[in-house]
Amino acid sequence: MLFLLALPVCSAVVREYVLNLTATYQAPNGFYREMFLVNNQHPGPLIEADEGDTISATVINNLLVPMTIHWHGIRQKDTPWMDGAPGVSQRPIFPGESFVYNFTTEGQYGSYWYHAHMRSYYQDGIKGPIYIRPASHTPRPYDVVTEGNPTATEILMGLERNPTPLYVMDWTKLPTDAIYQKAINYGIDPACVLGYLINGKGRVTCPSNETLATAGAGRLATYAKIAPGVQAKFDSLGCLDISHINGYPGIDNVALEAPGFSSPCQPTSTAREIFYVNGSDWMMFNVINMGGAFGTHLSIDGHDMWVLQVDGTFIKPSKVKQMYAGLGSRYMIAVPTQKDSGVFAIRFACTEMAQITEQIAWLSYNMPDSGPPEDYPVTADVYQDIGGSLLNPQLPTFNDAVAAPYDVRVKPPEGPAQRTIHFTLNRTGVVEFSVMDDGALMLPDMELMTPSLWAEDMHRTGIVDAGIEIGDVVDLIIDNKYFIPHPMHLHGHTFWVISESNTSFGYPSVEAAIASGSNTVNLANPPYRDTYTAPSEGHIVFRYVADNAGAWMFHCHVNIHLMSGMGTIILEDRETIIPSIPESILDF
Ligand SMILES: *[C@@H]1O[C@H](CO)[C@@H](O)[C@H](O)[C@H]1NC(C)=O
Ligand SMILES: *[C@@H]1O[C@H](CO)[C@@H](O)[C@H](O)[C@H]1NC(C)=O
Ligand SMILES: *[C@@H]1O[C@H](CO)[C@@H](O)[C@H](O)[C@H]1NC(C)=O
Ligand SMILES: *[C@@H]1O[C@H](CO)[C@@H](O)[C@H](O)[C@H]1NC(C)=O
Ligand SMILES: *[C@@H]1O[C@H](CO)[C@@H](O)[C@H](O)[C@H]1NC(C)=O
Ligand SMILES: *[C@@H]1O[C@H](CO)[C@@H](O)[C@H](O)[C@H]1NC(C)=O
Ligand SMILES: [Cu+2]
Repeated sequence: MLFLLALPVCSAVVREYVLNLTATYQAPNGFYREMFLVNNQHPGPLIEADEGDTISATVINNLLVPMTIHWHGIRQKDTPWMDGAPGVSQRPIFPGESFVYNFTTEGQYGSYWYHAHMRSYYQDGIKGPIYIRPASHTPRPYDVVTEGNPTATEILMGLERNPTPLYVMDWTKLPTDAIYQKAINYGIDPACVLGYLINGKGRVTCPSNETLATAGAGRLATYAKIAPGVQAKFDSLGCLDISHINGYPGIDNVALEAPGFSSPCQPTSTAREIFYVNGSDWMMFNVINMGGAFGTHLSIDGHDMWVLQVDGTFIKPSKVKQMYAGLGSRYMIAVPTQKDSGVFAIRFACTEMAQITEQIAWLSYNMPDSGPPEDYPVTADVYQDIGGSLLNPQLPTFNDAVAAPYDVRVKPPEGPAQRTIHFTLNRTGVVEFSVMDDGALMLPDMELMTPSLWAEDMHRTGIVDAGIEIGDVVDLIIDNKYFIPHPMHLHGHTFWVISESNTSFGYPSVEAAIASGSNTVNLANPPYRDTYTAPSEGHIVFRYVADNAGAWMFHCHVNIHLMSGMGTIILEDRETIIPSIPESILDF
């Protein structure tokens, strides 16, 4: 019997979900607005599976706008038509219609998420988590964390079955259609948000001028490069005044309801998320940045964090006091919870946009459940300020660049790539972003076209046809010519980040870089990701193996950037998959 139990379980099942999308009028942080729900909740319900299971999700569109759902990080191997990109892999699901997404989780484990891929609607509420429990044979790094203590390792193995959700998302005062109409029609860059929500909860806080002056000093220095002449002037929601480069020079923020749609800041007292430790020695959090704006830094007062897994791959764990959470990315963290009592702040601070804003959740030890959480006193060490800067620069912080896979077999092919594609990220206007020299993907027009997965007329902008064939090693060389970092997401693949620096790549190919002795190329233990941020004025190089015929989006995950040009569609042996596309997809 024991022998049988040790065998891999070959009982992959189909897990059926119904996602009912509706519109409502609610005030998650105290401000009422139109927003969207999935099965009456925000974020939507957890979709869970064991590695290898099939997911069948029926999406019912009860909204007044068209919709699709993308399964972020799920490779959709041999099912490119289930990828949920409108105008690329399917026609939109119009109001009143429904659509069934069937796909396998074979070969993938860990944390993913689903979200609307139509316009910017995921920022309005159409999003939720996906969690795939790893197969028993997957090597886990828990012994490193527990120093081989078998009891502690058992605890982590147990927590891994059902990690605690810690989802952060930026939240705007108005629905994104209203914001982006203003942005695209009038050329105004919506620089700021109304703050963050954590697990859909939070409140608006109004930082004092003194706090902003201190926490905002570093941001001001960064933005002095982007917006020469910027003054040390933050609005009452922490939004830095860069109106002279964002399309409304000299226009009063209040009159325009820009940039943060924020003036004057009104604090609210809505409930924050609270977690009860209840005597457990460890907690395992599934951290997902579900936002549509920028990256954030996380720290927990008085606690260490072990970063265990990034974008669905176990990494060599590192113990830190602070962690970067890139837009669209997922991080599993283990937190030692061995205190006697008290309530500690879990802090997310925005670090990549012209705004100083923080949202907190609570970690409570042995405290009575007293209804909606009020303010608790700060009783422990605080590691970062509300601008996301470490209060002591010597403290260890987690940075995506050092996240090498734990399993040393997870590494890229060596040798020359068969295809090398160059991308240049730039901001060519106030709300014009580009990724290619010869034409941007124009959303939302493209979203209503015949999907490029099977369209005959491919005379459209934003298509990359580099002749990729199955089996090719593909390198994407991405130079960021602008000061703003861009979280770049590739559909259909997980890639290795084989080079990164704060300057241009500077070579025509990875092979040429290696031959010239470049010290940025890492083929030995690079991060393995599906979303990775191109640094300010720097470069990244992604390498992947073409093993999935289709038409795959490659784009910045900042919604306003994607909406205004920062996206492409990379064709991968498209002709071979067209005959396999089900009639039900072609006819939808
Ligand atoms: C979807 O949710 C709405 C609002 O709760 C409800 O009225 C409707 O019956 C639901 N539809 C389905 C198919 O569950
Ligand atoms: C999707 O999966 C469901 C559940 O297994 C099945 O009933 C349905 O036929 C599948 N649809 C397609 C198009 O494969
Ligand atoms: C904060 O500074 C702004 C000018 O940047 C000023 O208008 C405002 O009155 C100040 N707020 C307080 C509370 O002092
Ligand atoms: C921990 O205790 C609190 C307060 O009694 C309770 O609300 C919460 O559900 C408990 N959590 C768990 C995981 O048992
Ligand atoms: C980036 O865009 C700016 C503004 O249009 C332009 O001046 C600059 O030449 C562009 N840089 C590159 C490398 O294309
Ligand atoms: C880029 O520069 C920043 C700031 O100097 C530094 O913190 C970071 O480590 C650098 N990144 C790389 C990949 O060199
Ligand atoms: Cu971007």
